[in-house]
Amino acid sequence: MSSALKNLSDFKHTTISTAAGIRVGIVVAEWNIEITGALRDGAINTLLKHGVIESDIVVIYVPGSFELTYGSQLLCEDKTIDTVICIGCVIQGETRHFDFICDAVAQGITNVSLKYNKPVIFGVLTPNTLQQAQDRAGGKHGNKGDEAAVTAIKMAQLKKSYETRLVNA
Ligand code: DLZ
Repeated sequence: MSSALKNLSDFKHTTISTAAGIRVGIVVAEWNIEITGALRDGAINTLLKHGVIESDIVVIYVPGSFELTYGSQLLCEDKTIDTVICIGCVIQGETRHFDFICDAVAQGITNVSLKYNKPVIFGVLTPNTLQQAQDRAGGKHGNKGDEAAVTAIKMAQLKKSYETRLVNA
């Protein structure tokens, strides 16, 4: 497998300017909380490392990944929040709901993002096994939460810079 030896959360190839002033919402699914909690912690640590102020991080919880869409909508309705990270883990072997949940969340948060014109980030693991989830939640393949946090910062900055350019045009 192409990811066999890779830390998938290695962001050395990208540059990020300080994220101070960006306000981030995080919605965390409680299903598979040992995984989603580790992803949440990875995301928060990465946000702080890049200059986001602790009081500018708002975390809410929903029962399962299916509810991430609604949770992200609640956070997007808060005008002070610049970007939202959705964190979940749907393990294929455990559920016949797998395809329904994954498709619904991917489509749902895309719709929310476009409706509110805010970056909503897909920090949802969709592994075949619990081991694969652990490998990506602080294990040998890094932490997908870090990756989601970097993506959120970059997208919030892109939006801000574009809006500034429009104001000055
Ligand atoms: C029901 C269910 C199942 C079987 N598996 C998962 C899972 O692996 N990961 C996850 O985040 N949520 C799961 N859920 C719960 C659904 O996301 C949702 O919370 C319920 O269907 C209620 O709407």
